[in-house]
Amino acid sequence: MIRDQETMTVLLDTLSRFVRERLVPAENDVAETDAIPADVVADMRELGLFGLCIPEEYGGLGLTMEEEVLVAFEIAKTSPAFRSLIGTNNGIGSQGLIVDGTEQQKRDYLPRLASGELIASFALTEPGAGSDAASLRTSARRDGDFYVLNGTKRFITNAPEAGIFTVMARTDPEVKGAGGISAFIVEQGTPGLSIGKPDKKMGQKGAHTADVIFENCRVPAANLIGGKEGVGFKTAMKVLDKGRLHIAAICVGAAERMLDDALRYAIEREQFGKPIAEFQLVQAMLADSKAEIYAARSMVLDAARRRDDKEDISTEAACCKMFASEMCGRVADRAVQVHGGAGYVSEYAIERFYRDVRLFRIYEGTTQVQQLVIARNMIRRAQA
Ligand code: COS
Repeated sequence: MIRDQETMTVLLDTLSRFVRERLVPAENDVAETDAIPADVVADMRELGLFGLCIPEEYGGLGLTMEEEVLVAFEIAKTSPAFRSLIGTNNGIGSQGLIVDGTEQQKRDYLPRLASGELIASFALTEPGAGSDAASLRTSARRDGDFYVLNGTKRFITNAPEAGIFTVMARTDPEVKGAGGISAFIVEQGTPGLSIGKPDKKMGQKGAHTADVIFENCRVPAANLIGGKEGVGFKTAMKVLDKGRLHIAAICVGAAERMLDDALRYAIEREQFGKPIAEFQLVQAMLADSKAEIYAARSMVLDAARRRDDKEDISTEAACCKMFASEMCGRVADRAVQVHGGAGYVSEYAIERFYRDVRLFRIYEGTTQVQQLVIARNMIRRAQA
């Protein structure tokens, strides 16, 4: 759903220009220094990028899902590190609060997330609990007006930058699966909370992940999301339904950028006396990529509109995440191939993108987890 086409067009044009003129020229610097320059972060704040999906009453732009994916198509046309910095505030870091938080919790945190003053992280994964998220072992034991958290979270995006963490922990040790899990907001600086060394990743330099460690970390009971124990896993799954659709849109934008780069290179590069774009074997790679991007874009828009219509899109979000991330990997591979030897050296952006987009098939649920979600939902529906 697009609320006001004119406003949306202005937003998308502004963003597209910002990506082209401000972010693309900074890509190499971000990759080399593993950091986004402070003045670029300030400009991102100024544009309201940290609060895109936070409701208007808490200071955000309150984008609908369709509006959000249109924005994601644009922001993904540059290094994913920029998207990653604003991604958790708009997505997995804040959505737990938005979908299940109390009014007081929303008022306490959302305005500062919307302005970018505070960064939020989502802490679900653990050393022993990745795809099998419901097996998580971080414990939260009630002690008067506090919960005492112990455990380690792994690969947590923006952990080094975060001011608050949405943490899934087990409040009921007797319940082994999803039912014993609750979600909390934990503030950085709480005694007993520490952050590990940033991970050395294959790509996405400038976007940081690290362990988050809880050692007798005392969290006020008022920070239990929604004030209710035992529903934290469901909160996490709802957050991920939306997150997966967002990532699928990011895959579309990144694939468009890579294909643009490959097309430009194919038109400029001459071999055998003419531009390589005139060779049909090169054309096949360009055409297959174009068609697959179009398919993914159409899927993402359809699922986004359905979500805006209040449909349950758990299956569709998983379909989009699976198809778009795998598509993005294929486009990356072909774009390197079109570049030939130039695709293997860092002078061209495609070498970096090839490594950066590999993560899309893994985080917010691997392709195999998406397959499992899709098939399970199909079977459940058929048996209902
Ligand atoms: N929305 C709301 N509730 C949901 C839900 C959704 N999308 N998906 C599951 N639930 C509920 C179920 O209905 C069930 O509730 P009841 O017990 O009341 O019926 C509960 O959550 C447990 O669900 P389920 O039995 O399906 O859980 P499983 O342990 O079998 O695991 C998968 C499900 C594998 C799908 C889940 O663990 C998962 O998504 N893993 C990947 C995690 C991930 O994406 N990690 C990425 C890192 S975080 S960026």
